[in-house]
Amino acid sequence: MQSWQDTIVALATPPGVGALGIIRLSGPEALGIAQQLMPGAGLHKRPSHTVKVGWIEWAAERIDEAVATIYRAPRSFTGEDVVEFSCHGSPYILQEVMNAAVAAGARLAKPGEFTQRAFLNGKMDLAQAEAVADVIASHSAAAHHTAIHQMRGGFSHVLAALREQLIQFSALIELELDFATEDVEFADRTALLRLIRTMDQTVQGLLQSFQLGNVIKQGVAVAIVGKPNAGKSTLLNTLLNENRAIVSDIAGTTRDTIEEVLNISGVLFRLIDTAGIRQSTDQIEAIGVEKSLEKMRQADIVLYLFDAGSEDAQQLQEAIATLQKEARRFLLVGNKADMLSGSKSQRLGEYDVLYISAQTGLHVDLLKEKLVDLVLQGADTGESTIVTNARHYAALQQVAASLADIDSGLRQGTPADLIALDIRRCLHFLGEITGAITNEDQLDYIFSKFCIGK
Ligand SMILES: Nc1nc2c(ncn2[C@@H]2O[C@H](COP(=O)(O)OP(=O)(O)OP(=O)(O)O)[C@@H](O)[C@H]2O)c(=O)[nH]1
Ligand SMILES: [Mg+2]
Repeated sequence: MQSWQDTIVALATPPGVGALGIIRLSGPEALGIAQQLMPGAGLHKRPSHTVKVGWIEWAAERIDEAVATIYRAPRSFTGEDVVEFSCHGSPYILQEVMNAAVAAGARLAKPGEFTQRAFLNGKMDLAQAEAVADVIASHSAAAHHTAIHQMRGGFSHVLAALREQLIQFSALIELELDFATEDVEFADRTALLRLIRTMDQTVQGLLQSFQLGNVIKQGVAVAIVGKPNAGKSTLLNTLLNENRAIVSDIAGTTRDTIEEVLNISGVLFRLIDTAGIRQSTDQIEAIGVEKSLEKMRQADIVLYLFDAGSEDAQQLQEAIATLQKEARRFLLVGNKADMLSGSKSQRLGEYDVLYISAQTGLHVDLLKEKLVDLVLQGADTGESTIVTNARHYAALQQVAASLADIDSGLRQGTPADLIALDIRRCLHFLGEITGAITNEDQLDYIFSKFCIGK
């Protein structure tokens, strides 16, 4: 932690021209350096949480008239002295101010270093610190919502409760150790098992939320697949409300996959238009078909689109068989409903079929609703905690594994001191998530994934 005494500086706003650009200093010398940069303002003597307008000067050169905001330790984001200069947003000015700050003794911050300091100074735990990156990166209401929940400590509360239960559990085990010599059968065994099972339920719930958490963060991949000419590209265009993909009545129009993002009711979707699937002797088209199949396997949701006027029940059954095998979740959508004379059955065996017209837009709103429902199915994104981070997921898997070991240990009458080892393992992995247990390399890795200035 030798770098710890450094005062760091970074541009906190995006690079490029803007109305304002903010440069942030943090560290023991933040006020002293700020005073050197804005000599007329007496910043080093000013109280916390105040602002002051003044000229930034360096080497007898006036650089910019700016506003300095002062946060004194520990009442700042990092827990250290922090000064933020709001300058005019010219890349030249901002670069000059940064150069001056470095000349005055600051060091350029590494990615995530401000948040890392906030963590090391106990301003937040690791799960909260990681949520800062997610809040900044969130592209949709749902992603934003989960990240904010986590940043405010939602996830950490759940983990703290688990820790508490585990400690309660180990107290009961100790009790058991004390009575071990008396060779009595413990009624409390059942209580212990019950406690472990409740904990396991929480952990399993968190593990299951990861798939949802991941899609909320990355966007839900929806592959639109089907036979040539089913209207897949037309549907993509209608959903996006723009002529993104080429549409024609020539079968095999789309050769490569086309991917675009779309926000529906606060959930981010990645729509993937694919080449129509059929046997083809054309080499390029065959590659496209292979790619479509691959996209189908990777997608979170497969939207199987078929021409309701021409695809018969036999063909559909074959398609369903493939989907059951290859797709995680799928929707059956009959297209060109505008061409149908009578009404079509809405069910196909056990599956619902939605009839739409990609061309006229008929029932496309229903399709959008269905997509959102499918993602949020059963999940109450309101106040529930959703795991979005792969690191947390891996640690939770270890927690679950230790719980399983404790469970089987209890049932097989393993000596209590061995069970205590599993408890320690469990506590260790819980601690890894919140940062109670970490090593420096791991921390550097986590924070290096942030952007500079955060
Ligand atoms: N009547 C009607 N025609 C449609 C509808 N959707 C698409 N079409 C027509 O169907 C033809 C094929 O549409 P595309 O969107 O290119 O089909 P595709 O599934 O992307 O085809 P490939 O890229 O070749 O696999 C075009 O002539 C479209 O105008 C619809 O809802 N109703
Ligand atoms: Mg197409």
